[in-house]
Amino acid sequence: MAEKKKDRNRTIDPAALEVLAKTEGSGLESCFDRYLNMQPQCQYGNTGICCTICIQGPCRITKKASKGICGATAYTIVARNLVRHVLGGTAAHSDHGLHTTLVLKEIAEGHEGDYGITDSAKLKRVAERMAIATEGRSDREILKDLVDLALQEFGRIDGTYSQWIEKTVVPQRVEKFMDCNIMPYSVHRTISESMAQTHMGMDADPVNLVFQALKAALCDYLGMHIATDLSDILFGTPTPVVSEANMGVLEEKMVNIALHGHNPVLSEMVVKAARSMTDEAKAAGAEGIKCMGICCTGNEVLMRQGVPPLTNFLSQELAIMTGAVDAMVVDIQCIMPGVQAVSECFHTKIITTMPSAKIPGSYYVDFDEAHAMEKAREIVRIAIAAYKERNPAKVSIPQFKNKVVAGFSLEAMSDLLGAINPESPIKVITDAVDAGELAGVCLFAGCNNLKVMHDESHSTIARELARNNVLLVATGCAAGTFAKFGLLNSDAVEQYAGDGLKAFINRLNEANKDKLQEKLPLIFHMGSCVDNTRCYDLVTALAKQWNVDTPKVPFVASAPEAMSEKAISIGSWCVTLGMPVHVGVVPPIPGSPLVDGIALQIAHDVYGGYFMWEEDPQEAAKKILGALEQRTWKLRVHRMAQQKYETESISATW
Ligand code: BF8
Ligand code: SF4
Repeated sequence: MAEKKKDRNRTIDPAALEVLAKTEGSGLESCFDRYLNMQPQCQYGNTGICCTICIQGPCRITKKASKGICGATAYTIVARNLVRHVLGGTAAHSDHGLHTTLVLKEIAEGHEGDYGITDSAKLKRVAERMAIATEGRSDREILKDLVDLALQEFGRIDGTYSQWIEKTVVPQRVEKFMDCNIMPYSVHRTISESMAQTHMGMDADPVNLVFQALKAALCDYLGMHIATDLSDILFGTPTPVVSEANMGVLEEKMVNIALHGHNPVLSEMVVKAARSMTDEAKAAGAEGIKCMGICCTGNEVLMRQGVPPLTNFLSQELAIMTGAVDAMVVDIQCIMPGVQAVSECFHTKIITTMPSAKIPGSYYVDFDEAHAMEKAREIVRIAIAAYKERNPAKVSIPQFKNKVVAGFSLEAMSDLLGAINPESPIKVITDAVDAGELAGVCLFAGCNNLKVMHDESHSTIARELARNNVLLVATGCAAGTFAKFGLLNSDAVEQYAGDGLKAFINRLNEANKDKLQEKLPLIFHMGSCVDNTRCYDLVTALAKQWNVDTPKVPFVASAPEAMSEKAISIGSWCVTLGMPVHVGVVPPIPGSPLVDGIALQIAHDVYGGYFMWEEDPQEAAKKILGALEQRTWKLRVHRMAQQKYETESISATW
């Protein structure tokens, strides 16, 4: 491991490796260089035992100093830091959800501007789920009630509980959250009470703090569920699309616009503007305009518009080093400030667009929804002007790309499964698991992190699980890896799927052959990170079909290259909602064996979900398979007992 950390080539992506090789010694700097400069990293911070919560600190727990200046022990410091990490993620996802809600609020109030309701059927489905009347009412009336409810989910302080959580999980989970006192009222209330609870001289009890972290994580789930539901209403619920991915999607003779960040409110409009401005690009000497995606904005526009993913998180700066990106349009989250310095060595313009995410030196276009199309056109014009400054001598596009089939919202999955069993689409999966054809389901979520080789863990674990007949779904930068590596197409089914998984996917292909443009992929791309709730809705549907609480469902989440606070929040709600969660980069927790024990074991006893820390991809695959096997076995025993005693009742233990 020590040796590996001296190597700048910490990626297995062939396009990224090509750029790294070409820029070696050139003075062009990326996170791959800065990571090496950062070694060795501080082990106090790394294990969570550095406290900076008050300015008497930093206090570090050492052999000499077993407590902070105020007397806080390692378990308090680690647990308090954990709460604040989760809050960072919760705030980020929820702010995204709130932004989407506010755009829909304008529509509900009659100020449509350039936006509108694209998916009226989804509006009605979400409204009905949230107990809002739809019969005989106009879309706008329904939307107004839905937006009002969503706003309460962010802001209510009156002692009534979150509706979005209550109405999207199985009832046994709600009971559990009530019993453990972690059912939130609302996002903002929880963020403020958690910040207060972790102030200097407040809560020192690690169990109480960890439970608060789980409550905050439930607000992350809530905020992102709203983001997904409302984005589908606004821009449409994804259906299968065909595209391609990796840096080979850059075009030498076109204006290349990279859309980076997370928010489809901006990127949808830029894609639309770009499609209508080909003439302007031609007048500038280009053959046209090509949009492409990075990170979760990329996932959003891939899912709905088929826009090709350019790359994922870790290689964002390397994309600029190809010399072929004319503009990188960024909105919120996961945008390395380093992109600006790289862009200054090329003709590339970095265009920041959100008041909460500015970068010194970048172009700032104040994207305001009331003038969305006008602003989007302004952005595309900057890209066209930049194209004219492009220096062909500096252009070097790595010729790597792979075909991608994406767009698998839960509705799209349901539609495919419904071709086999129209009465109960989800039963197609539960039957396949019951019959032993599938070994369970695994969700790949999360980021890239230089602490592990870029893209390696994702692709290694996925291939191993596919070989063992695990049905695979993916979101975020994990899906980005799979897109780049050709795992989101049907060739990968032939190459990597075990017999059971192959038979399952082929059955779906056969049943849907009249409506599918392309055969189904090995891994089903369900969207951006906020769309992890689509995957949890799948868990809920499976639990309802099996008539069990979610900790009994053979469904595991894996974040092999987790990086951000958002990943910590997602992992925490997955645990709270009953999933085993593999994480390939250990978060700053082991500094307190007590808190580590809560994450690994106590969480399981209380919630049925638990974390598994494992950096080695082969070992991780074994652990994931083990967790699935244990659940499928228990499920079988449970069902046999149900049949023997002719009972419908669900055991509360796992
Ligand atoms: O929200 S997976 S690096 S881009 S945080 Fe960021 Fe992580 Fe990528 Fe999407 Ni999610
Ligand atoms: Fe140190 Fe306590 Fe202040 Fe933390 S809160 S920095 S442990 S004195």
